[in-house]
Amino acid sequence: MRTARVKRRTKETIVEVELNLDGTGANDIGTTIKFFDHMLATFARHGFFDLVVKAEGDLSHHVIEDTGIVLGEAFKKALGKAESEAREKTVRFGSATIPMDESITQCAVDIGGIGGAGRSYTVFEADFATERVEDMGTENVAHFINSFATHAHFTIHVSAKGENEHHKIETNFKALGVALSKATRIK
Ligand SMILES: [Mn+2]
Repeated sequence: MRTARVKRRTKETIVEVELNLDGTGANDIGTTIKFFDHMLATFARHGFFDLVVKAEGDLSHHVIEDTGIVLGEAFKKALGKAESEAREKTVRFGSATIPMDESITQCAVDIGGIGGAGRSYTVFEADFATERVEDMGTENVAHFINSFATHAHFTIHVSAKGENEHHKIETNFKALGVALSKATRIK
């Protein structure tokens, strides 16, 4: 079973993640930030990952950043060690282009192959016209993806355009989920 449970507690946040890479998209998300919950749920649903995320903390910036860290650690743990047989059998690369009305995101990922795990890199190209969408700061989208990529040891490229910031961010998370779903599949 490619599953992981990771809990992290600091002076700023408490984050707990349960992940099953071979799931159906079932999710139970509670981060105290409603828009972020919506994004993580859509990430899980379209990536077919079973995902439980429970997070709370002092500031929304810290909760989002630390959720990225713990989710990244959970992916790394669930995928197994770089030398493992399970890791060797993963597809490794994945990409997705996801539209939502006028918005569109292109996402490409490299989750690392056997002996090659450990490369962390993020390229995020999207401009946001507003500082916030609902209860989430738009600057935290790139911050989340970078924290996630760094701790999962993934390379992630995201490029998005659109007019509606809610749609644009939603395509970011859907495209990341779909690209990772492909990359984490067993050959
Ligand atoms: Mn929505």
